[in-house]
Amino acid sequence: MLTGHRDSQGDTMADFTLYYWPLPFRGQFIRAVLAHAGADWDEPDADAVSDMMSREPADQPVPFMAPPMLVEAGGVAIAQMPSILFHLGRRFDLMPTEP
Ligand SMILES: N[C@@H](CCC(=O)N[C@@H](CS)C(=O)NCC(=O)O)C(=O)O
Repeated sequence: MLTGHRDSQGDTMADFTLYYWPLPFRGQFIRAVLAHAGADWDEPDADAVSDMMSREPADQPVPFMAPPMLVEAGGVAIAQMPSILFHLGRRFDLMPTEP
């Protein structure tokens, strides 16, 4: 489990922020892995997801993003559901050691 990230105000932050619609589908696989790993995460509401998508690409954490997008506190921002799952698999040592 990860804990203890703080924002610039000194407030505790979740380990991850998941930008996805309040629906299952692609984001649900990511929620399942985060829950399995015992991570804590925030999910901004649909308006925040829309606002993020309507930013200029250069102002998005991942330019031309489409949900899901995962932002790790103090770390990387990743879009594309398979890439997010590979990242979490390595991050939480969930990947098989042999093919
Ligand atoms: N290839 C992307 C597809 C992302 C995608 O199509 N996201 C849908 C929701 S499941 C969406 O809301 N797209 C909004 C858009 O493309 O404007 C992935 O695997 O993450």
